[in-house]
Amino acid sequence: GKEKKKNPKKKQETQRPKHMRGIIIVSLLILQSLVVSSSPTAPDFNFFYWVNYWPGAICDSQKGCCPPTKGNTASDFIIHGLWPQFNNGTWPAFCDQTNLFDISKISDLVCQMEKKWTEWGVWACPSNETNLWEHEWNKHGTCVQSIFDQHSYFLTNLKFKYKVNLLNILKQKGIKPNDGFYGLDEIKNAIKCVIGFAPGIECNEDVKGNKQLFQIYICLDNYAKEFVECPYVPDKSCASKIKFPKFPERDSLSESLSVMSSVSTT
Ligand code: U2P
Repeated sequence: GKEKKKNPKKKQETQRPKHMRGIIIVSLLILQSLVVSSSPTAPDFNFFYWVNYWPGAICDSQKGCCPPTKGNTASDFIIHGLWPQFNNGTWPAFCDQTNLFDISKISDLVCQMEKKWTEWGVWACPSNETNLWEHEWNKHGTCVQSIFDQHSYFLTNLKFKYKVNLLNILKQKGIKPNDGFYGLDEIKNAIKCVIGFAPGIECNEDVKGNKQLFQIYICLDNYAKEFVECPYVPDKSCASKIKFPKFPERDSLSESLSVMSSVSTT
């Protein structure tokens, strides 16, 4: 049979001494880590929804509510979350099982979050802020790790909360939480007037079946830095005039509490 002749010269060229190969590999690894750290990967989603909800719309719904166990109950919109979105109307979720919520990473923010990101028994009863934060990071935050770690994800939500006072924006246009009915466009325009772009509005129904203001979706660019025009908004749930329910009074909530007995997660 034919025996392939070895080419001693070529062998010499390809087989470098072991220590040289080690040095080359280590140098390549250092180079790679420098490239990675100096140019973070671009977001692989198109924009964000920053979503706030109105507790009044939970408490006067069929579902009922239970008030937050911690923090104050300022009559205000409450943060729901910051959700990465694709332009085609879908969104990524639960992207990474290896970096799940760890409250120790945000211990310096908890005090502010207990005020601005409370849970009115919307997703679980009794209400549990920590579960909501955990859910939001695990579902949405793990999909935005190209730009955020746990701390910066939660901090970004808080920063927008301090920047945009939705209730004041509406009140200044005479739109008040008084169980009155307001034009959907009137509500959107009031917000557009201040941030430059119309938000999406999600409605639910009170016990009588009236459509009411439940959640406000503000669109941000894919680095969560600027407001942007929403590529699409979840508007179908509203009517042209919608109710702006009163903020729930803790004292009147005992009935609602008994309505909602099961624990639900979305
Ligand atoms: O609609 C149910 C839940 O799915 C998530 N959602 C919905 C619409 C959308 O455009 N983007 C998005 O992320 C929300 O997830 P949650 O954090 O509440 O589980 C929404 O409530």
